[in-house]
Amino acid sequence: MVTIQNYINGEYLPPVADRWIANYDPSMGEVYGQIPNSGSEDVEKAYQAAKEAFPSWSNTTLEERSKILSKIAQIITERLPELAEAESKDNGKPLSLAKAIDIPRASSNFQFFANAITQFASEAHESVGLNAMNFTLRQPIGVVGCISPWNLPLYLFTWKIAPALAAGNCVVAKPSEVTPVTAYLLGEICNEAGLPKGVLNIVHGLGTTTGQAIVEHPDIKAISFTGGTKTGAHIASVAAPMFKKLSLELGGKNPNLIFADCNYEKMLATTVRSSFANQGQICLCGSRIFVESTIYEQFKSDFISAVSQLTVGHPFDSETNVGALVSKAHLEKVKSYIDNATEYGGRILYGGKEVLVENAENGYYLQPTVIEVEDNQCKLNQEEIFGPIVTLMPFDSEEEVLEMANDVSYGLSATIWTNNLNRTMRLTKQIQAGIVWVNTWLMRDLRTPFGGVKNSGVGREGGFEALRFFTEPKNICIKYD
Ligand code: TXE
Repeated sequence: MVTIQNYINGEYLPPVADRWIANYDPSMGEVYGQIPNSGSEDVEKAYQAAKEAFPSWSNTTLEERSKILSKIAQIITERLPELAEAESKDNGKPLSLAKAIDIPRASSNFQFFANAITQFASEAHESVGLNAMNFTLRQPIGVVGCISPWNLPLYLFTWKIAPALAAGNCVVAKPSEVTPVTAYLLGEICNEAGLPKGVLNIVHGLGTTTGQAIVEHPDIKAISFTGGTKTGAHIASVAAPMFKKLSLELGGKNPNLIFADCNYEKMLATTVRSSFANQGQICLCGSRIFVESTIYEQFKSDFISAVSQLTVGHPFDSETNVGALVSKAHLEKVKSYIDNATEYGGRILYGGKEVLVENAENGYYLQPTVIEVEDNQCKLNQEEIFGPIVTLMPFDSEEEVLEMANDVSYGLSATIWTNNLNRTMRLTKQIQAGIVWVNTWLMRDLRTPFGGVKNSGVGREGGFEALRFFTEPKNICIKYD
């Protein structure tokens, strides 16, 4: 049994009220640890530690801050095998994926913001003819809250924490209760890297108890959240009357537009990945696939043949392409779309069944599933499923597919496959999404703004956008004679 504790003021502590929740290994479907279900008293302790650390941390030189964040990045890289194994066991994702993507990216998040803070600058505005000079001071907010989900646990946790710390804030953070282990290990890493006590505090527990306590805390003045749209709306309703700064990165129902003139081989291989990477549990997955009708039948058959070659298996097995879904509850949610596929307007072309993995018969495994739909307004094309399910639908014209791509409540990302430059320009401009990939998917440059429009959230993470979010701009106007 792995017992996880809160990380407060540089120390590991049990929850004050001694309340615990079970932690599951989704690959085996069994409990393998326990985590605190922290209450507002634990969040208060974390807040007090952060508050105490703030005056000193916010005055640490940029060089020193940058050095400590780089050191954290370096230790994450040194401990990659152990962290990747922990992530894979906790989440159900293939170990190969955790090694290649999740953990390297967690390290890059710290390294990127260690560098970015040394380049972050503010503006000056000379009021010419009035003998006045304005400059903008960008000051850290104070104590901020970071709440992250289970799909890319350490990757998204550090994506918030790193810029918050780089900008000089102290942090009270909560990882998802479903995948707490790598966040737990991060405490040790921060101590080893010399991060001063109280600068980062990690509290564990349910969203409705621990998360809610962070959002409700009157002195935690900014909340950066990634998770479900419903949760985001709830957080906004709690935080708004307190005038907290909010960054919300929520769900997606991303369109993948495939035109006949694209590089077919590249598109096919990437589309398999953009559909099923991480068991389809990435907010950026292209879950609605629209294919130009002239190549629709060809695509359908090639895609299904490629998908049928994916191996569903234990996350630690090197042959595995698709691991376990994150939890029993999530498996049930995803399965309900399959069970009701016909009623929801679809026809299953491939998959749709649970998979029994040898020696892991209780794990939460599901076949990658391809469903054909006829109407973009059907439930399968309108609701975020967040699992290994994609829908296919043909289209005849650019106008028609653009309308369908935008006819959804979400607006996180979109992918377009075409070699026509004019079409690329027209579509990228008109598509309602925060991120548009053309002839690629999930290619990330950490300097770029990251986030969505419509029900996919508010605000942007990444690069200087994140540093702007985690600072308050102050205008200083100096009049001289
Ligand atoms: O996420 P939650 P859930 C989508 C996906 C999924 C659905 C629900 O469709 O099926 O959301 O997933 C914390 N106050 N995404 O329920 O609950 C919670 O503890 C403060 C998309 O697992 O939104 C966790 O740390 N915090 C998404 C975090 O919020 C609260 C990734 C996210 O959990 C809270 C994950 C509250 N009242 C799911 N309630 C993406 N955009 O990548 C919960 N939390």
